[in-house]
Amino acid sequence: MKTPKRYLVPADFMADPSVHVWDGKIYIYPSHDWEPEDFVENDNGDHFNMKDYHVFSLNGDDPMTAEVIDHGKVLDVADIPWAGRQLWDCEVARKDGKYYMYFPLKDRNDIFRLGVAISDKPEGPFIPQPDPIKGSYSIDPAIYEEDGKYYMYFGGLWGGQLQRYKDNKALENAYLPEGKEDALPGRVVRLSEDMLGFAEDPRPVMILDEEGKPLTADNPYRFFEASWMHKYNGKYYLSYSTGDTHYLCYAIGDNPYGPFTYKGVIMTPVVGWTTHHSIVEFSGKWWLFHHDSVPSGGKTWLRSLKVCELKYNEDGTIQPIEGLDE
Ligand code: FUB
Repeated sequence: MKTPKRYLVPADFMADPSVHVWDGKIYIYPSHDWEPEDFVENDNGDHFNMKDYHVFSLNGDDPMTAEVIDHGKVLDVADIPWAGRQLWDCEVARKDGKYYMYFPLKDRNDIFRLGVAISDKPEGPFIPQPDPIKGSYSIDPAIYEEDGKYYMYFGGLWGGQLQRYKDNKALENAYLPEGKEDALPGRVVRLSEDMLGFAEDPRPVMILDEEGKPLTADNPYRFFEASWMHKYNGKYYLSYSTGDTHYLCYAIGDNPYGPFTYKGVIMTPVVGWTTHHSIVEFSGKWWLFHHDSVPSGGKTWLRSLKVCELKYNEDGTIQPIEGLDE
């Protein structure tokens, strides 16, 4: 039987959901897809034309039926002092009653940096800092908090520009590993106490096979983008998108830095090129928030938010979900 799924915002195009439960309520922080002004579709992601963010919350105990509240526009690219173009996947973390939104945005040289914007409320609006985070690069920030420490996972290949960096330095020439070379890893970094910077140098997030060897570049289940971290039964679950092979996968580790051992597919490919998600526990169940491009007729730059239940097996592995509904 197919897993029942629900479209959450049928009247608009929202993608890349970062989801958190704060004070008993689900908050969703998605990308906001717009039709591009000058249409070009390429591996660089020039077909994406995101220029603002909305926040949504769910009013009810069951995400499959809860009322969806749109809190409106909470940050506009026009208000970010260093902005070039393209607000990709955002994330929000809470610390000491303040809410910090992290967002990837191309600067005026078309280089992705990660910015921060601050609010007193989970539903925003968010006020951007004047500059991007020092030393930041690439896309798709996701924050995991434990014992007052905040870890940011980030990075994405191709249009996400991760192949332009090695050891946190920009390369003269981008380098994408191929074949049996180790796959390019995502990154993890602990945030500074004030939440506005990195407390250390970003580290590679290693995903290993059952023999302890890094997944190779030609492995269809290797990391591409869309990191997410959650904890289940004392283990750390790193989940991510495989990009050009279109899966959501996961790997399990013993601490937030990894290494992580590859475990399997969470969701098979959806309609649309990208796949991106988050996983949260709410009302005694686990939920997978994600997107597909069914409502736009397959346009991968116009995606729609979805939710469905996620289930574990007794051994802690995740039961795979079919991305296609028919
Ligand atoms: O939404 C733009 C990009 O597409 C995201 O940053 C990636 O994760 C992919 O979903």
